[in-house]
Amino acid sequence: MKLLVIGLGQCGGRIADRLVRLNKRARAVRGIDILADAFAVNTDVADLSGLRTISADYKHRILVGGQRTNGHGVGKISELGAEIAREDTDKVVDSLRAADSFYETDAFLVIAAAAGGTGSGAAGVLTQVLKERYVGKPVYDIIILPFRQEETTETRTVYNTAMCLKSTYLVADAIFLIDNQRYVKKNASAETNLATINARAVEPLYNLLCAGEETNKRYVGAKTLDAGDIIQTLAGWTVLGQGSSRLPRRLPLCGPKRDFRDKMAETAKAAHAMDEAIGELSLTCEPQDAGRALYLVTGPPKEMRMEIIKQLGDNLRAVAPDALIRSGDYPRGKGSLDVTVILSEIGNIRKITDYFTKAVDLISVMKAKRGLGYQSRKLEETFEDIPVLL
Ligand SMILES: Nc1nc2c(ncn2[C@@H]2O[C@H](COP(=O)(O)OP(=O)(O)OP(=O)(O)O)[C@@H](O)[C@H]2O)c(=O)[nH]1
Ligand SMILES: [Mg+2]
Repeated sequence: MKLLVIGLGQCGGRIADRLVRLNKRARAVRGIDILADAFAVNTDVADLSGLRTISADYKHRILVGGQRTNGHGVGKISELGAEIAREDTDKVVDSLRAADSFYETDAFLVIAAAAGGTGSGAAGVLTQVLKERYVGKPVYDIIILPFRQEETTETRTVYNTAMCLKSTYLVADAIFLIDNQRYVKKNASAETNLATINARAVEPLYNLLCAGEETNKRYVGAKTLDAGDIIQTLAGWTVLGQGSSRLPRRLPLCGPKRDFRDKMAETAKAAHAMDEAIGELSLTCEPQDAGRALYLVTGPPKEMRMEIIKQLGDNLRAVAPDALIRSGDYPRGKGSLDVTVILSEIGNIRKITDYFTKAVDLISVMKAKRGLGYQSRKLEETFEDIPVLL
């Protein structure tokens, strides 16, 4: 599957940058491309300059709202981020259209942090424009949720996050949620932390995107997971994760004479990798609330027995009983068995509901301050009160 990636704001730009590195790896190691192209859009010149891998020309690093912000960002005012995105849409879309492999794009991937200004405001606007102009082409968003300490120290954080989540949810085909707080490692410096989070956040996409792009018969699975399967799986709130099990260096031979204990150990290893993938999901959620799910097993061809894949299907079914499950195998690599899991169309995510509730409270307090009165109301009613950035 080939994605056309657009990173918005500092966080979005950096993650897009990471994806370009992932693409370089796919090209070097596997001889395939998983990106059609990648762009960074920002109101901040310094952030655009700080990127490492995205092409440095003005068509790939796109400065928007330059006159309004003098190239210094929107300072967390996501309404301004949205406004600038609306004004400069044509500039962005013109650059995307000029991409070399534009016609090969299977889907757009828009990336932004929910708590900032530029990315948070622009994500919904750009997603909506892409949906309108390229009917039939899916638009997925990756939305990064803030660290807990940002929520407690800056009120704008929760407010921006709620507006960004609501706006993108209304227009995107699916939203991958990545929770910064999930990846926090104590004692690591802030910068290494972010770099690690970005690397870990995009890693599960590697095998997933490569699997369907393989042309060498040796690496095509018995059950290939291609763009169609992924597109059919993705809808609404989505999380993803990856787990892996190391395999012993000298593998016992396959075949009828194989010891039953080896077979058991193999299945256990695959099950372990899947458990880890579910434990490492990009946001804490209840898998039983997922309406759709997908898993991909990547490992040495000899390890790819249908039994294992079936067993993993049963395991996933046990944790996500209501999900429509798709699966695939990808005979690639050696030394480990990796399992990638996507849970999608998740009906209820506590953390998201909390953002909406807190934002509604904030709005009520702001209204009360302006003398409009404070009333306690139900969530469905108050959801309506969250401003949309579209
Ligand atoms: N995972 C991750 N989170 C980041 C990164 N950079 C910033 N963030 C988070 O993103 C949020 C801030 O968003 P930014 O992307 O910096 O904001 P922006 O879109 O550039 O908007 P303005 O700077 O206000 O114009 C905070 O929650 C940060 O913790 C990054 O490289 N990786
Ligand atoms: Mg910024």
